Amino acid sequence: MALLDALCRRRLRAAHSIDDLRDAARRTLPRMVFDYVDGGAQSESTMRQNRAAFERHRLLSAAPVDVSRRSTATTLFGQSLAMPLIIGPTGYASAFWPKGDLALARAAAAAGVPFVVSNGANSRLKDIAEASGGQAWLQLYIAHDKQATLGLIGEARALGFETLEVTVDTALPGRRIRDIRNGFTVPYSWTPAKVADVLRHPGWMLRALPHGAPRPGLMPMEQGRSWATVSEFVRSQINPAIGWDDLKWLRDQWPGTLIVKGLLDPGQVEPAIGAGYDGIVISNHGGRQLDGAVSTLDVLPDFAAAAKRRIPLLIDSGVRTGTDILKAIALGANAVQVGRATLYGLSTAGEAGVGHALGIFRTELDMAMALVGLNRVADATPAIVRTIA
Ligand code: FMN
Repeated sequence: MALLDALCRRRLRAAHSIDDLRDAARRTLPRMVFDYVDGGAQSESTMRQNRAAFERHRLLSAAPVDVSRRSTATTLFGQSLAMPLIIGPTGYASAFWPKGDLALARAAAAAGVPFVVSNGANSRLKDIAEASGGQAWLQLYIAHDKQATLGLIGEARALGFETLEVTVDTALPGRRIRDIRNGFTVPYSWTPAKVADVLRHPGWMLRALPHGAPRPGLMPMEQGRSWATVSEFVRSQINPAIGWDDLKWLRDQWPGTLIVKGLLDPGQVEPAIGAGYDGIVISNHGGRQLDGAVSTLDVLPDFAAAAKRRIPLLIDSGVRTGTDILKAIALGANAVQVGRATLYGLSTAGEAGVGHALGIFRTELDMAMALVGLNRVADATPAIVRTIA
């Protein structure tokens, strides 16, 4: 293990951007596991658009400005954040690193940012809550059986969770063709090709072996059953009949901060406010759900116009650099969530890799603020962004 740890440290030293961490993750993970984190739905056009939108939006510099007193810190839902970034919910994280949820939770707490526990997490909620030092939020899919949903949020409440994020873009989980092709089954199943793939990635194999295949920690899984992909397993859990009435029902059940994740239509801002929600995550699930969906950055200004600062707006899907964060804040977001970026770090070096990814974001955001001419990240306005054709 000491040799493996040394290799991880070497890979981290060579990673200076989230793209570098992605390359390192690709070398570390078996193909089927890398494709699970890296891939999107169907043609992956939405996934590409998410990046293209960040490329199309460019920053203006107001230099010269005195930027010697700048800070990336911000406040969200009464919580202090070292930067306007939250590690978003990502299920099945133990595929990337043993007890991956705990590593994500610890790294987020150390960096002073929240971590959202996925409903598809592999560890027990109690263990993740401990690892996060009480800073974690919980993401929820409303289950077929509302009693199961009530059980989970009751447990979260008892453990001191204050923020719940309900995901609504997953009536059916997206068709992720890479997972179907690779046979990324739940639990893992083995063919000669998959065994050969794992043998080509001995670091991942040696770490994973003692822990066995990841199992859902917060969702029931019938013994002896298997599913063709993670999406298929998720399909068996989620109620596709969810509407605003159910979201209002959830509001009545949860006294803390309640956020709806997965809106893409600015027309949904009023229903969210009307239902008593405290925040919105504008998200296309990183291009993993509706292929052909708009990129989130492109609809952010319309959300900001509809929200008129009455409800905090979070945005995810495609955030890979500190300048991406600044662009999103300038166009009206209060903070960003990231999914794959920190998972690339997790895959490369566990908790240290997640911390490394967060460090890259913070360094790049600080640099962008200095060069654009900002001391406070919340002072970014649309005036610092130009859209190119
Ligand atoms: N979103 C959820 O609401 N619940 C989940 O369980 C969940 N699992 C995910 C698993 C993986 C491997 C990935 C990459 C994303 C997952 N997401 C889930 C979506 C993320 O929360 C987020 O919306 C998306 O990753 C943002 O795009 P980005 O990866 O480009 O940052």
